[in-house]
Amino acid sequence: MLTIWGGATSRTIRAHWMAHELGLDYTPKLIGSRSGATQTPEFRALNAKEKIPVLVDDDLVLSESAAIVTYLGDTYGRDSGLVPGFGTRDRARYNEWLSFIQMELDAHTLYVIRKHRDLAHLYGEAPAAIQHAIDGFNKQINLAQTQLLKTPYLLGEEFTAADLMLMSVLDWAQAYGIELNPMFAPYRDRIHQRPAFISAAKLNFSITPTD
Ligand SMILES: N[C@@H](CCC(=O)N[C@@H](CS)C(=O)NCC(=O)O)C(=O)O
Repeated sequence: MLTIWGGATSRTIRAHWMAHELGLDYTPKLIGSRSGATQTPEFRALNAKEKIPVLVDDDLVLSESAAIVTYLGDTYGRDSGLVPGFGTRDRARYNEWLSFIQMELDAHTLYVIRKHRDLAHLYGEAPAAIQHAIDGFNKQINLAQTQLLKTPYLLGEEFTAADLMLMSVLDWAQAYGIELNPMFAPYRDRIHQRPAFISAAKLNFSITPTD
């Protein structure tokens, strides 16, 4: 029995979207961040970090959206092509993209904007940090741009979970008013039409963000 905890954020949609891509039957527990729901004894017993998303698969409890997406692909989607097989060069490149997206496009840039703009009441005002974060995002996103000028998707001809992860930050950046290069438009339009994206987004954003 699979359960995915969390909703309404750019990180939680990754877990739901991957489960929808794989057609998995699971129970969504749509708790929001900063709603108090990540601090209940029940949730803390699952994830003492008090963060969403969290996947529960029987006795396995997994946090970190990139780890969840990859675990679901490895475990339930061996033939789906969404996560390249172990020990392949495609897997090495997949790992590279996921680390890059999580660190350079999420934690070091978009999340800095979130902390010091949307959540400035908690983390403090830091206009210089926000500007550096916007500049950093615009610089680092060029790598994805360069790749997508060569191939339709990050790893080549087919959509993979690396694209799912990239899309989550592209949509997040757009929501933050960062102007994306128009070359991303056909890529994003194509992926936004995937039925799994549409159903996962509908579910993920069916609760209102707390902030
Ligand atoms: N690196 C983690 C980040 C998880 C994270 O920071 N989640 C935020 C929401 S997007 C959260 O749970 N915040 C909880 C809270 O502050 O109450 C991931 O990608 O899963």
